[in-house]
Amino acid sequence: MIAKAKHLLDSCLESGGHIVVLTGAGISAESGVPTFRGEQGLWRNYRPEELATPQAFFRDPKTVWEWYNWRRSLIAECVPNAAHHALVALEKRAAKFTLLTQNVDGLHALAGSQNVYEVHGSIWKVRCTNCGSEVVDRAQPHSTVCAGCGGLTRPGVVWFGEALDEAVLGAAFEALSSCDLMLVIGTSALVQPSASFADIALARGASVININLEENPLVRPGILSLLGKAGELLPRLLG
Ligand code: BJW
Repeated sequence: MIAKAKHLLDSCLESGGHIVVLTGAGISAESGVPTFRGEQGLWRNYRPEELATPQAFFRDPKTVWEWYNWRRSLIAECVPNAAHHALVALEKRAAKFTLLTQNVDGLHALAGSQNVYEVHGSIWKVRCTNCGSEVVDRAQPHSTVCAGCGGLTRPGVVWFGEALDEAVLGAAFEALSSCDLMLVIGTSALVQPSASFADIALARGASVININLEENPLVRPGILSLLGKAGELLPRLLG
């Protein structure tokens, strides 16, 4: 399987094709960032609707901020792993490369990836719910008061029921519409709209390689799935 995936990747690199990568929490797991679902996932201890919805936030901003401050302090200690670094190397070799990440941890940029779109925002961004101003602010624990207008601040992430940033989603669809090879790495492929990105790439005629520790909904005919750790498989794939 890995030989076939390697052949697809090498052919795309040689022909100057557009490589689009979608990553999820699994790519940062080997850096020590908890995933959402599964045995060690965050949702085993916290109910998503109590923490990752706008309703939950406005009902109890203190508890939601405490959860985000805890995650911010944890992620601040994490560094990119071999999988993040392999994608930096791939971007350098590819004629055209777009990285779409559902992750809010900022580890792709920290590793050196350039053309990255954070479709679920960033845990390091803070947005005022009153004046709408958004800043990158790594202060810890973070204040819930906007420095500009005194309004309530919130994490700059996308919660359930919220629309993704229009420009970011537009860039994602544009990349997928010209994609020749797509790598989907470390996502349970359950959360929309990202869960449908592979189908968009397939519909346009691209090849799709799915890399995951476990089976996910993308393990199906027409998609080449490699089961294993991203930090081991990606460096092997890139030779
Ligand atoms: C490894 C590994 C290793 C582990 N190596 N692999 C259509 C149908 C049904 C529902 C919907 C729909 N459209 C919208 C919805 C609703 C909803 C949704 O999708 N719900 C589903 C759960 C059913 N979607 C939304 O609400 C989205 N908004 C939207 O579509 O808006 C439309 C709209 C338009 C106009 C107006 C208003 C609305 C927004 C979704 C936002 C998701 N937000 C979160 C939280 C972000 C903030 C934060 O971090 O706190 O994003 S939820 C959470 O899930 C987070 C993640 O980015 C996202 C995806 O999770 P991911 O990355 O896949 O992680 P896991 O943990 O699930 O999986 C990890 C995987 O890694 C596993 O498979 C492991 O096996 C693997 N793995 N170690 C390789 N070493």
